[in-house]
Amino acid sequence: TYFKEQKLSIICAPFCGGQGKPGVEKGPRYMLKNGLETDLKELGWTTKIDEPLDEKELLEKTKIHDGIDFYKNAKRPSLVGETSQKIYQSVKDALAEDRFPLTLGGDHSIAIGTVSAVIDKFPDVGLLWIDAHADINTLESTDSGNLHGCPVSFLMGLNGPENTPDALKWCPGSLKPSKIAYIGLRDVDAAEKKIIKDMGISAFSMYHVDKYGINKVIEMALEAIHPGGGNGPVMCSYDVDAVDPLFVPATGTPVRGGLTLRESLFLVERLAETGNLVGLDIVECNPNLAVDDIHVANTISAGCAIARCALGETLL
Ligand code: B3U
Ligand code: MN
Ligand code: MN
Repeated sequence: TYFKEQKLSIICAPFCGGQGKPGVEKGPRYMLKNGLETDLKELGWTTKIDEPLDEKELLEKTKIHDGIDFYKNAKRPSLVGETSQKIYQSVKDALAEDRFPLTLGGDHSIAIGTVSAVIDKFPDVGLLWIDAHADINTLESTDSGNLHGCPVSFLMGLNGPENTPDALKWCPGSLKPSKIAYIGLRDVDAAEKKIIKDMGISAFSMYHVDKYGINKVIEMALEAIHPGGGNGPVMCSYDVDAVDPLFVPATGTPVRGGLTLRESLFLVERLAETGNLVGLDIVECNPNLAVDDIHVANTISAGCAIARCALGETLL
């Protein structure tokens, strides 16, 4: 393990400006209300909660930025840049204190901050991006203009300095294609497929999960980011829409045919088993999109279970 003591920071990232559906900013609050901090303490972690963002103020700002904060087709680049930089600083602070950074979203644009901070501390880190979507659209390729569909392109520096909004220029953009592996993909835009192919990024879609089984896919993904045995630091950015909407219905862009609840938990249990996990994001829980209370409970409890399993719950 990369952490001397069993300490962690729970970093709350209640941000919804990387997409268009309000409610996703409620993720951190709902997960904490579900008892996540107590549960992690019971696993032996010394916890600290970091709230670098003001949820209410940010929600107001998001509305104000609507329709005025634009960069080409991309929506609210200034707000996304400014917010993800705050999250970047929080993750850096956690790592500087030798604390495991667990970041609760919010939409997936906040991973521009989390992953950048983890790379600063562990330059050879491999990134596992668990998602139904590839989130690698560039400012050129995005159709929706939603920046939660673009974080990987910023992490990799694909937009180029001259084409990066000012508020996102802080992002080092140094992530190498060989250091990324996707698991769970099933809704990828044509332009994204081309980028993934051209850059040779490892991508394990649901097809591969069915073909090889989840354990083999995880091992292939680890080998891809750390050739020669799959050992080395791993950051996991977990979009809950990777999980099938039967189990996680309350999310902004559900896609059927996803990971079963057990596959989605096994994935992080397997990462915990390696002892190489150095950071985790759990993003895109949106309680507003639930049809009933059972939908909220299922979604939030799945998000919390991902965190607990990643942090050792099921290791005996
Ligand atoms: N690729 C599409 C759809 C999408 C990406 N991420 C989510 N949805 N959650 C886009 O908007 O870039
Ligand atoms: Mn997604
Ligand atoms: Mn995502």
